[in-house]
Amino acid sequence: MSKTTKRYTVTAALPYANGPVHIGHLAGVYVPADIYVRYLRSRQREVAFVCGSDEHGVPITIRAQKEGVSPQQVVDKYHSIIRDSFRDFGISFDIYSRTSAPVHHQTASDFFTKLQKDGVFEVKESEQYYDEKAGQFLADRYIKGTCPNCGYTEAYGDQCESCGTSLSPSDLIDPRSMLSGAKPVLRNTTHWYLPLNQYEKWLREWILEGHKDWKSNVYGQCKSWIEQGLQPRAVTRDLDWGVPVPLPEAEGKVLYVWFDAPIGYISATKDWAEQTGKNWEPYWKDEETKLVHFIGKDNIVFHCIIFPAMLKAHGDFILPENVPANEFLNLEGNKISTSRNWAVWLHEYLAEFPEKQDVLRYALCANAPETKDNDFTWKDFQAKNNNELVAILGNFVNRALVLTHKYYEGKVPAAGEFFDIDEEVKEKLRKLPNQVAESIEQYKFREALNSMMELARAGNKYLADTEPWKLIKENPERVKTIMNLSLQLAANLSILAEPFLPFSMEKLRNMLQLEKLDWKEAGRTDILAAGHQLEAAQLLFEKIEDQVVENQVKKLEETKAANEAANTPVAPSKAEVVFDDFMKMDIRIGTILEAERVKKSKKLLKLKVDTGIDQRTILSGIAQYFEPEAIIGQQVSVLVNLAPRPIMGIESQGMILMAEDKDGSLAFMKPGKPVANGSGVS
Ligand code: B3M
Ligand code: ZN
Repeated sequence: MSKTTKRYTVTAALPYANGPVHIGHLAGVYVPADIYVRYLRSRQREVAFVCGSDEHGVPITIRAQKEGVSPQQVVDKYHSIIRDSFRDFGISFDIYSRTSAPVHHQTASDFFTKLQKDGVFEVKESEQYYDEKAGQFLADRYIKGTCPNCGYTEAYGDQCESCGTSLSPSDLIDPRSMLSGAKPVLRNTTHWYLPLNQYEKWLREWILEGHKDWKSNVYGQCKSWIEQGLQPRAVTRDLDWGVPVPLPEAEGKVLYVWFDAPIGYISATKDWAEQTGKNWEPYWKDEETKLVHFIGKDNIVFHCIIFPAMLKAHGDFILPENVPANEFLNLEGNKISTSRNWAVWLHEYLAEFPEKQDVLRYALCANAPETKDNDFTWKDFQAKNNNELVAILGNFVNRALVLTHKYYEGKVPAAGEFFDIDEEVKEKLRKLPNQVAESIEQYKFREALNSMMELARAGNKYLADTEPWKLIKENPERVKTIMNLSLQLAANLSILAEPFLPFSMEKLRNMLQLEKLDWKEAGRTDILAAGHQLEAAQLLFEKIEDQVVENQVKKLEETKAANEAANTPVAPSKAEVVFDDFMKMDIRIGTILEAERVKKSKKLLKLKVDTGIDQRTILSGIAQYFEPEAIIGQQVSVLVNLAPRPIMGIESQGMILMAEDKDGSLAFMKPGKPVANGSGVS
């Protein structure tokens, strides 16, 4: 049963105020959310678009400790940097609030109290690491030690940044406190738990039955969480930064950041309503409000499972209708990383590409990681600008305006008789607004962008096919029709492209001397009246030269070199694979029977390997590290179903798996104890 929608509450993930925002944030969350909201507003729908800084949690306190300042100083600094970046990129929040605001502390505190009074929480004692020197409990992130998986000595208590494994502090070898360096000890502590297990049945129905319409990446993640079984989750922490737990017996404890942060959406709405004299309540309590959360994939469980369970437990609030989470954007083939400075920061971009916000918005939308992780490259950025924005959209608009000035002193000519070629363009124009709208309403922003660009393409083609510059002498009447229709297309573009390219479309409206028009006007071919005076043509976009993007790539290469010199671990960078991809590889344990050098090659050894299935020849590039006679009898891992390929005239039938150390030296991947040849590796 679909209910009617009277208004929208659209939220975008609250960024942690512990660093500036980068292109990954923009591509995954804020550009799509902004396109959606600008479109809704253009449809005259009532919307509250809310966001703010997430100012609690351990990342903030760690940053404060590193910089030697207070957590409040950290969040004050980054709150304004982030707020300004969003404003500069035209992310049109109705409010950008913050979770250190009193209205938020009150709202989060009240929320907890209601759940507490209703007996929702379970209160449990557990053992947790404690720093006796510093006299405080340690969050997972405050404990470092050696990763049991890869041996990296700087792994955190919740994750190893070298190999990507998630950990818990008790997994670490030689744990130490980041506060004092002391070895942490276990101590008892009490926490309040949200019993997610009790909401499992309801979540199963609500999501798995009721929200099959959610994006498959979101639905899939929810399904796997629910099917693994849900456990009670602690919603309090032993920390001195956050919203204090409003209970006398909880002295020194704060609400867990993931408990208070989503409540921040409600607080932000209140903040906005207070500032504008509106009533916030319908935006969170009226069933006819559509609540949509824009987030990145790492936030799915919090927005689809935990926050809804909190809202359900509370009882006064509506639930999200959709959570169109995106995957991640990588940068030049590597995962974006704040700590390794592998990112394009928005404030830096703007300093280097002034007034080119729309170019980045466009490139990020065209490449948005909607269904899988995607890669941002400067080459592609340049191509999107030069080959699409400049060559298609900008070029079309420019020709329409320049010719109108040339032939008619900038006054819109009256259209005369229409021919087939004109009708085709008009037909396209009639269809496209709906097509763009439908894609946006289904959160398919790349598709929407493509449809929008089809209009510009059609305009370009129309001018190329009709060649008004050739007709102007022999058939001036015909040219009037062509130019009129071209200008109408440009006027339509100012409506359809506005959600994507708000800065350029404002420029375009100025050139056309046109008010901002609603979506419902799109499709019309009489937006500009005959005789209407246009402003001079200006270029909407300009070409980006090779040198400019090469400099950006160079800057990244320098970052990489600096990271390598500092020995900062490299993040897992290959694209995600599904289990089935992995299972396609047939890896077996085999034994090297013979080994000899390959003539004229410094690197290659020719091996004969008993794979348990057969004895086969494999060429391996290990000659610089191993003497042939020393490795005979060695057990190795072999990819046996690799397609055979000739190397230096010899057919190699498989691949020996090797580990490569930082200095490039190689080691065999061999079983921990001798096993039968042919044993599978998985
Ligand atoms: N601050 C995590 C993040 O930035 C978190 C989002 C909160 S949304 C309520 O990825
Ligand atoms: Zn590791």
